[in-house]
Amino acid sequence: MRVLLVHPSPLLYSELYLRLEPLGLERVAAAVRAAGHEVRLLDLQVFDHAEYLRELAEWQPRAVGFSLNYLANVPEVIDLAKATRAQRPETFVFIGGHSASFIAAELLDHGAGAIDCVVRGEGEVVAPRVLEAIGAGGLERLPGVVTQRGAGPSPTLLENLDRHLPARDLGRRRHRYFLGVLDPCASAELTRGCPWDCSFCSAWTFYGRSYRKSSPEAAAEDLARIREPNVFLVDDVAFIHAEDGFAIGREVERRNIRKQYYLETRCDVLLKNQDVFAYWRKLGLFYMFLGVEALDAEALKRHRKRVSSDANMEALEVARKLGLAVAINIIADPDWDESRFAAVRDWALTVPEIVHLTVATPYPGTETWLTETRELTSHDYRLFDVQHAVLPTRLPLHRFYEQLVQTQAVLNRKHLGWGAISRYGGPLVRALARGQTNYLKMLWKFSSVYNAERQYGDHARPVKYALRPRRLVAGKPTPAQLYVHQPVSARKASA
Ligand code: B12
Ligand code: SF4
Repeated sequence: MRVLLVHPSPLLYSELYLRLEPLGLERVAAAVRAAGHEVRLLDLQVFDHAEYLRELAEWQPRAVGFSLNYLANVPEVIDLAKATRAQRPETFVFIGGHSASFIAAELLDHGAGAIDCVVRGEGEVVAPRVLEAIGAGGLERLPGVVTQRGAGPSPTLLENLDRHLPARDLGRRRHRYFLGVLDPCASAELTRGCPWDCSFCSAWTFYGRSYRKSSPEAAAEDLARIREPNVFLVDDVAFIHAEDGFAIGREVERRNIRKQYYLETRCDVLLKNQDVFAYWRKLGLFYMFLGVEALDAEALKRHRKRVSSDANMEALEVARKLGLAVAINIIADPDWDESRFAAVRDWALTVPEIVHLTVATPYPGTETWLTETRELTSHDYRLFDVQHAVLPTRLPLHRFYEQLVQTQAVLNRKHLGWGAISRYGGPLVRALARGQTNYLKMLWKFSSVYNAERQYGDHARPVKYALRPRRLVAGKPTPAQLYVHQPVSARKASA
């Protein structure tokens, strides 16, 4: 059967720093293709809606699957599902992905009959079974599947990450994917899941706190298939176990795979496993993102980061010694006043790292969604992108955005505009020599993307689809309230 898999448009953040291939959807595509279907993939980060509707009319897929990792994309995906139903009523429409997994029932409600099912959890195992059930029945009994007629049992984890390597060959306009100066840039996954439990994050609740790894051979084979010279390793926390990082690295070295890498990890993991990061530095590790999140002990505790401020600073020192470009994230609380923003600005100007600010946001799937007692000021999905404030701000809202943008602007001076040219002149010239202009185009775009007027104005847009109001829990949330993949089965798969 013909199956079209679609990734929605980029969000605010991606307009500036990066645009990356839809790796999860490529894995689902590989599984669906292995089951004998004809598959196409359309990424609306690099195609537009008119092109989608044209593909629908001309190729006439029997099924369309949307990927919904980001809550802010919900209205777009609902409208696309409705447009699909209107244009081709006989086409089966399904939605999967990270955010969709936490709000399956409300998506079906918004869809008002345009969505046949929502698939919770990992897609590789169940997507082919969903397609098999079209016309044959039994959809509502499949693991992870939610329909208007009922829902199946909890989703099952993929037992072996080596299966279904991403179908990158289905991607079109791949030259549009980049990550800052790593232009063009592909993505790859070496491990999946995270054993920690930070209160603001939904990576652990999605995977039931499990952690799985690819074999060194499969990981290296996947990297070897990548044509781009740069690779974003999407693992939630890279190199948690040094021996796994070494094993994959040795295979990469044996096969003489030369790439530049970007990865994300925790400060305590970097401190504990310095050797493996140093080894990967030799293999091409260029750029690292460290989740620092807060500068003070109280906020680190609130985020349940399980790492001290001193350890964070020590990790920055280690990363500097390794000669890596480092970006870090700090979570701005809507309760911040001018002095808190000023303190972050002052600190950030004293360190060489690129400092990003995101806004504390309770998401469905995070523990804070169930426990944060401050009332939400908006239920507009589009504002849940960690760049808008959806909790009450201490400063007047406009003033809050002015402070946020002013702080981001100061921090960005280091790596956008002329600051970037002096820092990354070499890689920029190499990207231009390959005909890649994504990075160059973003260098002077900051004020059109991060703009207090624009962010403030976003709150006044009419709301077509609103998040279902949450129900707070008293005390500790139960596993059933938190997880998509339930921890027991997840632990078995990890083992
Ligand atoms: C890589 C990544 C990115 C990449 C995105 C690459 C891309 N084009 O998708 C970048 C760096 C660009 C990014 C940016 C942001 N991200 Co991000 N990101 C991740 C991360 C770490 C891994 C995602 C990934 O590739 N996983 C590996 C693949 C294989 O898994 P997957 O995509 O989930 O796909 C599987 C399933 O979801 C499912 N599936 C997916 N699609 C479909 C479709 C169908 C039809 C089916 C059946 C199944 C299915 O099957 C797949 C295979 O098992 C996740 C954390 C996480 N662990 O999920 C956060 C995460 C998704 N990001 C998050 C956030 C907040 C953001 C930003 C908003 C952050 C910001 N600072 O502004 C931006 C917005 C980006 C945008 N859309 O424009 C949040 C999402 C919160 C939410 N509920 O909306 C997450 C969960 C992190 C967190 N700490 O909570 N991100
Ligand atoms: S923030 Fe990082 S370490 Fe914490 S739970 Fe999420 S992925 Fe794991």
